[in-house]
Order: sequence, then structure tokens, then C-alpha cells
Amino acid sequence: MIEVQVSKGILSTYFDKMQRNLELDVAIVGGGPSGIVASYYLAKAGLHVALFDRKLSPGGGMWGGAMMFNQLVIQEEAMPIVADFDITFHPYEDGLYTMDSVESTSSLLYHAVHAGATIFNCYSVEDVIYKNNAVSGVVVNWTPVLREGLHVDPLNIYAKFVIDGTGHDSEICRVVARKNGIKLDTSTGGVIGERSLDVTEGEALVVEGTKEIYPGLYVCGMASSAVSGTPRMGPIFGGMLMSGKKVADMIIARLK
Ligand code: 48F
Repeated sequence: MIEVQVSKGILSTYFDKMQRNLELDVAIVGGGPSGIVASYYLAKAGLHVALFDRKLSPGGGMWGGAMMFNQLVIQEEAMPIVADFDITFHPYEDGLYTMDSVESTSSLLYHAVHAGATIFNCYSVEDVIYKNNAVSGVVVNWTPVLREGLHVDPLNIYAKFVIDGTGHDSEICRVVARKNGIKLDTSTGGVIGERSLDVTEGEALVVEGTKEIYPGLYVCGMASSAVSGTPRMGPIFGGMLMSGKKVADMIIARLK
């Protein structure tokens, strides 16, 4: 009966997919531009990587351009990454390029999945697995469960490395520091919080701050600005792409 086949097709393949992703090389929390770019390069290098995003539509702050004007600006240094994702671009002024934010976001997602990354949408990472003074995986729950405040326990997923790509709130860094009484690799040992906007400094420091912030836990994108207390940069996206590639390259160098 076709009606039942449809249901069985979804359930059996979904749970296969989930079981294949219970033990990972890398778990990425947050499907903004930096996390998606990281997932692409990690998967392309042959690593087992899954990305978890709490929203129905991953892509983070990239869909809306700025103030919902759906265009992006990217600087010259990030253009090799734009080429890897086959995004249409137009030269603008002074080494800057513009592109359509919907095409850009969907291209990132398309290429990440085709490179072999698995994306789980509607998953909120509420905690990490923390053993022997290191982060060793993520603790996930359905976003609607958390939104409704339902008292339902999560599931656990092992990963050799976790990437915090949760954007401005650097949620995973916060939870690791708060729950385990440890010091992160920041000047205060905690999450400092992002500073006000400075495009030049913000773009440079977001890439510089992309690093292993605690054993087993890397940070990329705006989460790296927020944790280390560097300026936000607004709707220029080259730093996000370069941060995603940098974190992937760092982990590939360790695992390969
Ligand atoms: O903020 P976001 O787009 O991440 P990003 O890669 O890029 C930042 C830019 O979009 C922009 C900017 C650039 O100039 O400033 O803001 O740093 O996306 C973060 C994603 O993480 C998800 C959230 O739904 C969003 O899609 N997310 C956040 N916390 C969690 C999470 C969580 N605990 N579990 C799962 N997903």
C-alpha cells in the first residue's frame, strides 16, 4: 500500500542515517556560513562529519543579507572559497564582490551535502559529552521539545572533535565553561562577548580567533568573535567563509 510505503521509506532511511552518525569524526553545532563551509571541507577530506542546526532551514544569518536586502558583500581574500562553491559573483569596488544571498546560502548547503556531510535540521545541541577533561561529543534534542519546555531527555552523539559554530551566542562554549568549571583559551578564561562593529578588525580577528578553545572543542564564525571579545563586522561574509575553512584545515591536519 503506497501510503504505508511512503511512511516506511521515510522512517527506515531516517533511522539508518541517524545510526550512521552516532559516532563521528567531527560534530558541527550551527549551520551558519562558517559551520557549513567547515562541513564541506571536512567531508571532502573524507572525514565523517555531521552538522546540527536548531532551525528548520539551516543557513543562519546568510539568507537575509542585511536588513533583509538579500545581497552579500565578500572581499577578495575569500573569493577562492566562493569559487569552490560555484556561487555567481559580481565585482563591485576596492576588491569587494557582491552576490545573491539566497543563491549563496543554498550553494553552501548543496555542496556540503554533496561532499558527504550529513545535515540534521531541527536539532538543538543542549550540552556536550565531557570526559577526561575534554569535549567528546554532543547531546541533542528536538528543537520543539526545548521550545515547549518538555521534560524529555536528549540523545548522545560521540565525536572526536566538536565545532561551536553557533554564531553570536557561542552557546557551546558557554555551556562547557558554565557546567564544568573550566577555563577556555580566552584572556579571561570565559566567554567575553563580542564588541561593537569594526569591519576591518572584526574580519581579521574572526579568522585569527578560529581555534581549539578547549580540548576537543573548536570555535568558528561569530562564535569565535563572541568567545574572544573581538568586534562584530556586519554583513560582509568573507571572514565567515575563511573561518569555516580554517577550522576544517586545522582538524584535517590533526586527523589525517
Ligand atoms: O549566526 P550564524 O549565521 O553563524 P556564523 O557562521 O555566521 C554569522 C553570520 O551569519 C552573521 C555575521 C557575519 O557578518 O555576523 O551573523 O557565525 O548561524 C548560527 C546557526 O547556529 C544555529 C542557529 O540556528 C544558526 O543557524 N544554532 C545556534 N545555537 C544552536 C544552533 C544550538 N545550540 N544547537 C543547534 N543549532
